[in-house]
Amino acid sequence: MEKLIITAAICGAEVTKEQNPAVPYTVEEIVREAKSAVDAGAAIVHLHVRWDDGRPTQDKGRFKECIDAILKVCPDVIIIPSTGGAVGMTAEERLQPTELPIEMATLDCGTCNFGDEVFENTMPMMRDFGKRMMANNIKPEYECFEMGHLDTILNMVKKGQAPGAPLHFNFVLGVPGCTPATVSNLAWLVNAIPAGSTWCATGVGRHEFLLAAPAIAMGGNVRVGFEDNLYLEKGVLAKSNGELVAKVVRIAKELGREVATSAEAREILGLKKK
Ligand code: KMH
Ligand code: ZN
Repeated sequence: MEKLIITAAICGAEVTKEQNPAVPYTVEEIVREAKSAVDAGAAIVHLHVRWDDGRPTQDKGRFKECIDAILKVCPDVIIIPSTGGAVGMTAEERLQPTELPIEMATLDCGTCNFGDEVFENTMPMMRDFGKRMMANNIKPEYECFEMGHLDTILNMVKKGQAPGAPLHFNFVLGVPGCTPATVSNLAWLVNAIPAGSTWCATGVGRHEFLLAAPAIAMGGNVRVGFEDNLYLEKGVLAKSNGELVAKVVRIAKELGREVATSAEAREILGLKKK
């Protein structure tokens, strides 16, 4: 089995300090959380950014400031900026980080419920996102929240509307209103991806570690972090993203799976060496 790539989704767009005081808003807090995750074993940071008061933003300047500051203390880490942003943002707003010199970015693969809201990703929007990433040589992390999202993106790739092989998927399961975080749903998705693809599993809320363990055993990769879950265990808030990553490292160790460095992750994902 390949080494395990751990992604830390350190911030997200929806969680707040009221829910967990360690949720980062400022550049300094974002750097602190990225470093805690990398020190614990994360090879990738999935990045959303906020204004100092906590409002989510896709502002290009704010992304640049955060990326530069993270790379100062974690020079090797792979950063995957979000193009999902927050529910209700326009496509143009969401695409701003793709104007920066980045290796990867998320590409969300379809419209879905998102709790009480709707996370809009229409076909024309996704074609624009695919076109931008092809033009700017950015490898997408294809985010699938629903089973049908996989079929949608595979068709787009087939038509040359989004970057092709080697493909990398993130199966985000357990968002309220979307595909539930079950092992059988994960297995169905993994069995449907083209040979040579890589994949990551993200279990939302209390499913975070329940999905991480089977993903590790299946040879996939894992995402954890405040974006998806704020608790280390039932009733115990995580003090940092590093604590969540460290728990995955412990599970992996018990299962005999080694953890990849960022350089090893670059090789596994087919990215250029840094
Ligand atoms: N904040 C969610 C509505 C992504 O990063 O690409 C979307 C999201 C996906 O987080
Ligand atoms: Zn995200």
